[in-house]
Order: sequence, then C-alpha cells, then structure tokens
Amino acid sequence: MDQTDTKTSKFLSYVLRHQPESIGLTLDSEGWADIGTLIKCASQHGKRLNHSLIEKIVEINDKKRFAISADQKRIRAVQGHSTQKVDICYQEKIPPAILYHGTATRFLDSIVKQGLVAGTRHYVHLSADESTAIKVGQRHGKVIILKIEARLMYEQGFKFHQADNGVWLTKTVPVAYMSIISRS
Ligand code: HQG
Repeated sequence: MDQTDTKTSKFLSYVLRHQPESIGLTLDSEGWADIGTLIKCASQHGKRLNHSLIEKIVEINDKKRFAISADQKRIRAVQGHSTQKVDICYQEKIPPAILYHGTATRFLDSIVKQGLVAGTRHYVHLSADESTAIKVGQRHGKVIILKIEARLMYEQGFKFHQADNGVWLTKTVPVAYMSIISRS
C-alpha cells in the first residue's frame, strides 16, 4: 500500500464505519453503500475516488476490512462500526476455547472494574491469535494481552460472531472470563 492507498483506506473506514453523513452518504442496516453514490458523495466533499481504486483497496487491504457485494454494486466495512445507522446481523458462531484482546495498560484499572465494553463501537473485538492482539493493543499505548475464556463464555450464554475478515465479536467480556497473559 502506498500513501494514497493508506489515505483512501482510512477515508473508507471513516465513512463506512463511523460518519457516512459527513459526505451525505446513506448506509443500509447491513452497512452497504452503493459504490457509484459513494464516489459521487466523496467527490462532492473533495475526495476523488473511482471504481478501480476502490476495488484495489478492498483487494490489498491488510486486514480485509471491506467487502464488495456479489453484484459488484455495493461496498461495506465488515466490522468495526460505530455508526448507529448500521446493525449488521452477524451469524452466531461457536468460538474457540481461547480468544485474545490486546489493549493498553492505561485501560486496565477500568477494565478490571467494568470488564471489556464495546465503547463507541458495536462490539468488543477479539483476536484468534496473540500476535494480532499485540498489534491491536499497540495502537493504544503500552500493550497488554488479555486471554479470554471464550468457549466457557459461550457455554454460559454469551453470543459470539465472526466478521468476514476473521475478527471475533461479542458484546461484553466480564472480568471473570479474562486473565492477563503478558505485559511488555
Ligand atoms: C478498551 C481495529 C477502559 C479496549 C483493531 C480498547 C480491531 C476499555 C479500547 C478493531 C474498557 C477501544 C477494534 C473498559 C474496553 N475500560 N477501556 N471497561 N473496555 N476498553 O479501537 O479492540 O485497524 O474501539 O481494550 O484491529 O482496540 O480499525 O477497539 O483498547 O479489530 O480495522 O477500549 O479496530 O481494526 O478501542 O480495536 P477500539 P480495539 P482496524
């Protein structure tokens, strides 16, 4: 990804996950936007996009953040939303025994009091492997990895989902199901 690709990916994340109204774009409840309309709305707000650039970003995106519909007409972010306009109906899925959550040491006191909460996003995001969790946590500061007893949570009634890019989603993780496995 060159600098333009990264900027475009960030722009798409912003409008498809958080603020579609910032460019006058409408998403449906499954998060889909018409690609032609997206290009038009973006250009009216000074951001030049075209079909081939969008297709390239979807294809090369490191985390496979976006998907294009089967008919090629629509695009959406596969997870990470905060906009209340979107409520993707993810299928329930049985999680592996353990999932990981990377966060920063500065959040720990609050996490120990409240458990993991979704905050502005719709879900708590969990990773299947520790190395991904480390990368997620590093975005916030001095990283700390929490090991989550996901299968036990599931057996005790918590719902889990997996986005198309592999990220695991659940609404909340109570403290009883987590342990700290590493600090850097
Ligand atoms: C923390 C990225 C205080 C939580 C990533 C996290 C992921 C609490 C931060 C996806 C808390 C929220 C999501 C509590 C949770 N008290 N802090 N009770 N409960 N937190 O960015 O999981 O690159 O909204 O630990 O890769 O870091 O954008 O969530 O540190 O998949 O595609 O509050 O976003 O994907 O931060 O990341 P975020 P996240 P993209």
